[in-house]
Amino acid sequence: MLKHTKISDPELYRLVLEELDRQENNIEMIASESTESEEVLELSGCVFANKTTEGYPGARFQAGSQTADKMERLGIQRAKDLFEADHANLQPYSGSTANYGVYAAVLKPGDTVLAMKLDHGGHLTHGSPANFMSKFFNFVSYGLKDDTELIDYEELESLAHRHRPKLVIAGGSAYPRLIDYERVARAAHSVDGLLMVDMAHVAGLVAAKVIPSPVPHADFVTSSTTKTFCGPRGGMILCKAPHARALDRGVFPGAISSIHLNIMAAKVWCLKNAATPSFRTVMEQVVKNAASLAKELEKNGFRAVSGGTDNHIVLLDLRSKKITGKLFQDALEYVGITVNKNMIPGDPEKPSVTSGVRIGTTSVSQRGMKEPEMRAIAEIMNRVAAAPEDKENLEGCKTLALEMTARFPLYPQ
Ligand code: DSN
Repeated sequence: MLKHTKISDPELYRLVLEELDRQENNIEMIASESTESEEVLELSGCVFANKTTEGYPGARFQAGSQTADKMERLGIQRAKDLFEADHANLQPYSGSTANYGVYAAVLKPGDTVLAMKLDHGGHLTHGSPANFMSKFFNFVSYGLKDDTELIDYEELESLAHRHRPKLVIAGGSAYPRLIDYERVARAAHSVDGLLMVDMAHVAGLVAAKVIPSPVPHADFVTSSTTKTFCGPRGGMILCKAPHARALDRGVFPGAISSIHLNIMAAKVWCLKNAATPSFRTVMEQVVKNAASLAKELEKNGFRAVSGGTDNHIVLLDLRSKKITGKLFQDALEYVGITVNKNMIPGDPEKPSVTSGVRIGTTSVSQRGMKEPEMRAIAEIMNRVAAAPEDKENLEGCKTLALEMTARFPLYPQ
């Protein structure tokens, strides 16, 4: 690995090894993470990185783009086949950039957008005041029902009728349940709005047909290509045929300039890989593991927001354990389990503290962990929550976590 860097920059080389060691010896449970295959790592560093190209296949702004054209066309076809979409754009640099591409395609400054609140599971780019998009568009937000902690579809419908948004957004980064895309599409279309589904977190589950697809219902579907899709750090967008031209113009020149062709190559590989039975098996296990983890945590006195999960995310409300998200995250990090503190609906704590943590099961499932390991992880988490500042307790938990990672190597070859 990195045989040239090892010689020319040993200091940096050691940092990469240190990070590999951290990943290998920790139970990685950040819900937006996955482990990139060796092919994805290879392709992310391939010679396509040398090539500058802008525009679309057959209509480039730079010479020498013929091979890039072939590669992009191959990827677009694979994306269309995999997701049964009319059109695909693989140029966005990330899920956020994919969202900006759609905004550039269909919105004018001042237009109204209806999206889910960030602290109810939405995303920063869906109208958070902290994100610069909020300066240009009039974001109105819907949330979850207090009792069920599921999307409040009645509120969404009534806000759609009152505000007549140009764009309705479904999907987010901390919603552990399925979304009724058909119902949200009806609400958007009933007021002549468009539906954009941000499936960044669940794209791998959708590709493997483990959960329902938003593609039949949404005008646009945006995604990152990491997270459950298990690909490189990039983005992609699918859309219905009538929006194809506007979308492509929204992405380039609307939101980005030259393409990261090396990352696109890695996406193209993933679009083939995601159609394989082995990918589907992993995605099935991701969902089984999340359900099992939620159940085991609840047996240990934790409370899962919404009472469980249908995807790869378990969002824990830690108030029953009388600890904050920050304290739990830090204590788990010490023992070798990596999660992130996360706001829960109606969270009384600040975003830097929070009352919850978000846990994801993609990486552990890729490593081969199954239900018995989820039970063991839940038990370690319970021990940590019981005494998060007791070093002796944490050392004991660390030994258990290390024993587990040793049995499931990150890169077996
Ligand atoms: N949106 C952030 C997350 O879900 O963790 C980063 O992708």
